[in-house]
Amino acid sequence: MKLTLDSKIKDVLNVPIARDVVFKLVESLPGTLSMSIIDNPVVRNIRLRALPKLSGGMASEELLLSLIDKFNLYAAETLPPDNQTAAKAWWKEGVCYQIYPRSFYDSNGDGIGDIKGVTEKLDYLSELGIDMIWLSPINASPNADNGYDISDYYAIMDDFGTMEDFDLLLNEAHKRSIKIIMDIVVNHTSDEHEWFKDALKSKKSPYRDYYIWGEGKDNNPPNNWTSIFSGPAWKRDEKSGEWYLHLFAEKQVDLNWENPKMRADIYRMMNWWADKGVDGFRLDVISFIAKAEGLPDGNPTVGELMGFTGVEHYAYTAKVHTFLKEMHREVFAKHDLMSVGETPGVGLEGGKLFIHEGRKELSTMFNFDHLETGGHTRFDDYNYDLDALKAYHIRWQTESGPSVWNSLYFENHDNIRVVSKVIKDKRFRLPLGKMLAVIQMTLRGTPFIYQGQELGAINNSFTSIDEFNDVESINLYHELKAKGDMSEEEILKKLNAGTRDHSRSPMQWDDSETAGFTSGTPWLKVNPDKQYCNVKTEIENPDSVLMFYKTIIRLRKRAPALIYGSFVPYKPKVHHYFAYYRVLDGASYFIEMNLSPKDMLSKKPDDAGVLILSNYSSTDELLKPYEARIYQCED
Ligand code: TEU
Ligand code: CA
Repeated sequence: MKLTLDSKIKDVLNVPIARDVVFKLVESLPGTLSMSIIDNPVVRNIRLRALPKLSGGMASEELLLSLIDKFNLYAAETLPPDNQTAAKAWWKEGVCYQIYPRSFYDSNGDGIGDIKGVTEKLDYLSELGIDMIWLSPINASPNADNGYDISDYYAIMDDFGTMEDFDLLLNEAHKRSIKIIMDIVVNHTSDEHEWFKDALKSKKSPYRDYYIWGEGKDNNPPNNWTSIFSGPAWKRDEKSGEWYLHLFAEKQVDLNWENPKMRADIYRMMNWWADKGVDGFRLDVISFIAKAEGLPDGNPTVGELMGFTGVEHYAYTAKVHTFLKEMHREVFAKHDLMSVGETPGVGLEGGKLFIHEGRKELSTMFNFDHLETGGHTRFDDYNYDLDALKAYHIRWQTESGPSVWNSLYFENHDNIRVVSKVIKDKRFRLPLGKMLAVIQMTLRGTPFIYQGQELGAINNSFTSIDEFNDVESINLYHELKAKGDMSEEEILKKLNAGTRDHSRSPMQWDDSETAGFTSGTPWLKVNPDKQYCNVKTEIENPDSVLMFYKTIIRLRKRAPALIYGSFVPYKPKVHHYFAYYRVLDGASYFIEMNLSPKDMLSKKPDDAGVLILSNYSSTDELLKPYEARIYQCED
């Protein structure tokens, strides 16, 4: 059914992607609005036409029409029937470990982590028990965004070494049965990529159309879209007078996915890496590659709510699925590859369109819905609400169905340390770090651990703007300075709340001055916390977060029920309490957790079985702060 202003709210909620958008809006609005209110029969029968008035102008008719248009485009995107049970796959059974090569281990003393450094630490990773490594980009790059701005897809970044180094890493990893997942950035290239350099030469360049150009109006960019890294999303090319689109930094130029030649070049490159033997791809911002036809202005209200103007015109386009189906045919189907798409803004229903097995697009995805709790963005200084995380997981675990396989992650190179995100009081770090491991290793989905997470790492602290490296933080600093309504101190506080430099701080191998990361001067400030939190100290301590990770990874790998088993929530309504069963072929596990820093009573049922793992040494009827227990029952 085609949506119009005469449609009712319930008609909108029937369109999967629309349901996600409503869900997101409800979550980001302050106050008591919730999905249960929206799903109430009275509200469900309200006609869209009535909304501008009811919302006091927030939802203007213009906004509604533009959203309706988008949702109608999705009409052709449907879900095939589910399989009976989840199909088995190596990438569902394994645990992945993300490496940010620049910060992992420096093998030659220049202060920058490198590929040889990764190879040298493979035994550590193998001991930890992981099965795959996702390597953040290693391609040639001028590092405007630390490798997420690629200037040559077929070459290795100078800082990181050579192609021989990479081949050796691949080989050595495979010898240890560790797979390598390459990070592929195809929403944009660097402005130093040969294609873009050629495109700049003239409007007639065969590569001109590899990028997205627009005519400005009176010195203004072609539309009002803003960059995710501050300022307008357009930059003027002085020579031709035209503007080019960059959703991220100025030096990250968006590729034109409408151009079949460009797409063919991208698939050729991906096949080249697959032929080399890489086992999968992590696809950077893959949900943004298709831009709405005509590049219309973004809605200012949506821009304000989401933080970026124009986002509805590239984060929710149906066309992306056409491109991904083609990529699947041209690349994934030809090899036994896993693909994990980074999909900011895509919720559960829209997510199914990306990863339902029957649709032949991606294997799995990084959904962002659980990254911040309601009404917050990453740069807010707040305590993350674990009850919201629980709600997110219950929803995904119970509603995704057998043919959809999500990823499980808390951290990556774009997010702060999860322990710090939940609570700053360091007394809780050990139990909390371990409890989070329990969540990650006992739910359905592929776990992705980010380097240092296995140590229970916490945030670094940056005391002056000179200590930051990340382009996002530095641009934000200048943007806030220019606005002029915050003091230097306030700005630094905000940056410290969300900067990506926390997770990019050097990996902590020992308690020496450079944390054993380099024999030279580290490119980014070492976290002083390395004194307590480092591989060497934690390996020697059986109670460390690291040793807990080792144990629980092993547990997951020998327990098919923890991987493929069904998920049955237990007492989901109890606040700060998260408990569930995982059940498969007569084997069952019961997991219960206290999500709060205060004691609470255990609610363990009689059939839970025997306790096999917990993050405290004594266990009675009281669950201590962030206590997590795993019980096993075999018949
Ligand atoms: O990130 C895309 C993205 O939208 C976010 O994770 C983003 O970094 C952040 O939320 C902005 O506020 C990917 C990469 O993971 C990131 O490192 C890159 O900077 C970005 O794409 C551009 O390639
Ligand atoms: Ca180095």
